[in-house]
Amino acid sequence: MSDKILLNPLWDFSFEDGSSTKLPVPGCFDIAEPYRFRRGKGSYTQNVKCSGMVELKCDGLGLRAEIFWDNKKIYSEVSAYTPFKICFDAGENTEHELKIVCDNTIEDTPESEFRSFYDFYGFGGIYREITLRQLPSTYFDYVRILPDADNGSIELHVELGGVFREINVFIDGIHCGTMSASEDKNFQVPSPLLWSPDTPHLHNLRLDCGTDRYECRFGLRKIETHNGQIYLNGQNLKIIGVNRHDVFPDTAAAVTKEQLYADLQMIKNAGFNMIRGSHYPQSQMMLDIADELGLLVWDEILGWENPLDSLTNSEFQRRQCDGLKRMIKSAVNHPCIIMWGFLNEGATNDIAARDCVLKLCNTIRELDKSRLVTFATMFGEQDLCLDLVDVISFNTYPGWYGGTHTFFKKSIVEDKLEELHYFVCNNPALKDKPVLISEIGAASFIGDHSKRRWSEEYHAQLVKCAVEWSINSAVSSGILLWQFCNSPVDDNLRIMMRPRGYNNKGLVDEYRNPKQAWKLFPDILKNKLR
Ligand code: ADA
Repeated sequence: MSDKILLNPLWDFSFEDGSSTKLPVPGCFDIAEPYRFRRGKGSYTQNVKCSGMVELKCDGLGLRAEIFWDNKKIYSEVSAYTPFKICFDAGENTEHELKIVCDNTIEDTPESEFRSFYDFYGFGGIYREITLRQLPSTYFDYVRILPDADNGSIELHVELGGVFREINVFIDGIHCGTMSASEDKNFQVPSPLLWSPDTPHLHNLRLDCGTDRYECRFGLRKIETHNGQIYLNGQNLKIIGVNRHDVFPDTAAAVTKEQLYADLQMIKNAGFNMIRGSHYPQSQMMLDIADELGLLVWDEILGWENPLDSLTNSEFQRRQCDGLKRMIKSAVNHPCIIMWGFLNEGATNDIAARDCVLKLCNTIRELDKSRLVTFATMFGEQDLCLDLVDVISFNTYPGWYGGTHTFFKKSIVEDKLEELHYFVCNNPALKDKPVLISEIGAASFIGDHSKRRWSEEYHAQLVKCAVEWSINSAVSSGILLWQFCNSPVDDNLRIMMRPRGYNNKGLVDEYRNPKQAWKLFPDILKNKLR
């Protein structure tokens, strides 16, 4: 088995103003004084002991980074929150310096994937798990497990690095045969059990090759669409879920296992069956917990209202395709993920966006044909790319944005939802695709009981109306509420609509204190989901 090289969790940190300190990793340098809300370059350094071929793996950092090994640049990362892996020769000496320079300044160029107008705060630092391991002469580079839930089997695809050798396959501890890296091979699961939100059964895969070992959990489940509906393991699925930003007031984007587990338990216990990981790839920790709890996940790459000059920019397209590949390759074996997404509210109302959307769809389908492809649009009937994806997802804010009403009006929400679904059902090119409401919501403050906009009552009425509409509609595949918790935003043009520097549409506030809208659950869902 290959050796993990010990990384000290406390790194030497220096900022571009010349100051220095020690900071923990995972962590965000711009969450605590003296660097709170500062933007610039922060260098994380430590000495490590190793030699020969090594693999450096990181699950996400921000907003961009350059990695140096003994003062030589070995890698540049431009996509925040996106996992990456690099294999390199550490050299013959046994003492080395690893330096990671994280830059949280915002690059406002068309090719940039984190822009100043985004409706969420872009934190800096190494905020997800980072590991370094010594590579043996043969090592596992990529393993994809495609489940066949009908037959209780899996198709294995393995890519090796170094010298090729025979691979021994074990499922749930039982030796099931051998394979080589050049073939995709099917293996029967000895005692197959289905994975579903009600019964999230996980099997174990172990691969041995030379001295390297790969271990992973997987689930047997099938996701597909027919006649405008989504089916999970052959059963009609109605999605009732939440969008969630991976952020806490005290740790920012460096979310701990305890925090994640508490959030996902809350969401599961409230009766929701899905989380949209808005608007960036989810951490392996989050996906592990969702696998265990039986929560479905929509995993998407970083993006937010990217304009046409980005969508038609070849470097932006390359970054997005690369981000998709890295997200999919690192998360492909998680049964919780049923949908891959991209371009949240991008300029898909322009015909010129089709090329970018098509490239992204193709990138996904080349790597993984077993899941659904979608993007969340804010353009409703005016979107010109809806025919390219498997599931049509509308972000819509009836009763919140626009209008001059003070008190909640059911018809505003219901009419909009009817209109969007009617449009798809009556469009020959789209009518066989399921329709999801991927965002809907209102903002509120705990303690405002004025019943007006921004009050807990208004928020709860809107959520109740939208969820009940979806539950009762035969043409709705479901609804994902915006959003689970309040999320911090940067100072930008939107700040006048973001009191306290927060997007306040959380069903719970940033500390997870429940608002009235949260307290509707799980009762509102009881016996109503098909
Ligand atoms: C959009 C966007 C979200 C959030 C939301 C809002 O739909 O996708 O990230 O910004 O609007 O609160 O206005």
